[in-house]
Amino acid sequence: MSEQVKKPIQITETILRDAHQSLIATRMPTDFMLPILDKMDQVGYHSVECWGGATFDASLRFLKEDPWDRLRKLRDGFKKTKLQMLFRGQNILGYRPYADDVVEYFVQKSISNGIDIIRIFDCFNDLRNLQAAVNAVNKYKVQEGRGEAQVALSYTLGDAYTLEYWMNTAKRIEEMGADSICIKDMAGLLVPYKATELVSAMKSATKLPIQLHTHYTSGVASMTYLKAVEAGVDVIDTAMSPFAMGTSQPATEVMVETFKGTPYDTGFDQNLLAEIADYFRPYRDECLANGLLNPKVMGVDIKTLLYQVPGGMLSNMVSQLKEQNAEDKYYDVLKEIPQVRKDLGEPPLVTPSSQIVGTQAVFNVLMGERYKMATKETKAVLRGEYGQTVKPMSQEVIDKVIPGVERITCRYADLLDNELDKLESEMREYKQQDEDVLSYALFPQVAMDFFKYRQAQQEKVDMTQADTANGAYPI
Ligand SMILES: [Mn+2]
Repeated sequence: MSEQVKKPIQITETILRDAHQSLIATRMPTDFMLPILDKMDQVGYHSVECWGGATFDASLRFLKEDPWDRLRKLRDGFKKTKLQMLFRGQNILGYRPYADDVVEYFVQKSISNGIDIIRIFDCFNDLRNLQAAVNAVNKYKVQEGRGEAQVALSYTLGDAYTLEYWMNTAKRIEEMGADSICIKDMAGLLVPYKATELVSAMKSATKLPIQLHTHYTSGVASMTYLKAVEAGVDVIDTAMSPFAMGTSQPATEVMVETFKGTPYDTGFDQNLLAEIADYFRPYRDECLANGLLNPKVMGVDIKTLLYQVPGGMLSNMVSQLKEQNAEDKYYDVLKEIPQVRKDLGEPPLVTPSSQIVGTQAVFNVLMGERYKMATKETKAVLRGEYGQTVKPMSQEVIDKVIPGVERITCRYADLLDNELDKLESEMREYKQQDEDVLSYALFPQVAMDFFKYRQAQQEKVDMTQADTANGAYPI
């Protein structure tokens, strides 16, 4: 790049979403966030990521906070910075595919309550599972004067995932009406020189801005960002240093300093960033002291690169094996994972496909025979309910697991009836705002417990009398 061509790298700050999700189980409460928003708003971030499935769930379940209320407070605090959220395609922020009316209503309410950028992904990169959400963003951005549809590709490795694949997918994302593309590297698999190739190829395939999201898990993330930026990536995701690195993102201040005085200079004020870091640091110390932040997740986990599976998937697997007193089968299961992944069409390993593949691999090893027992989710994948994979699924496995069952080749949500009315009828007596039906749709039991808690609080119930374990609040 010549001296005079300036291209400041843009930054999405993740400390209010992915950073605390990755390091402290998404437990940062809203009241702790609010006092620092004004300073964060002055930094000049491209956006602040602050909302998603885990933040929503943990708010209701553990913090007893209304996630919609958090969003409105953040919107209030950030006068000029865009707010960003993560959205699981047709699964919204939940774990099952929803009918289109719920997807559309959720997008509408997210935007009207303050979200600017919705990052939408699918665990199979089946773009049909993203179309309803993208269409909804495009519809409401006109109505609300706010909203941007970012489609995220779940990054993974494998025969099928050639540069041509990523380039073609980027073109199709542009055609489907997205505003930008994210390369979502949830496991930290993208190594620096591969980032050069990938970003260059994708930039040549699309005019859309490209954002890179990765995790420090495997230890290469900041180098990957450096090469990606040199190759022309437009935005990178970073976290303020007290909640950076380990299973989180590279540190914001470090990346800012790295590009200082180059054509990619962010122009951010390091003194301001230092003040923000000072605010979060005592909280980090508190989390270390109370065990919420485990020093183990702060290191480099090279297994991620060796076995190409996300860290969270490995720890799930270990606990499943422990329950069965079969920890000695660890390496057998590790070897089985690539086989199961291949049988299921070689999907990326990200929620929920990571859990599905991992659990099936454990079953195969423990039963001593492949697919002697298949989980409900494996059956659903083979039937086509999760969508289409890049490679065909194994016909032999299909015949063994779901013999004679008709497979789905259409978009699964086309088979679902609208369900908002039914959902509303189930929770109507607790409804205090339109958004409550969406909380209930995503996490029925957890939301119901929260609604009861909220009502008890409003009616000034003596909380010492409440049976919080069972979600019962005497009214
Ligand atoms: Mn992430």
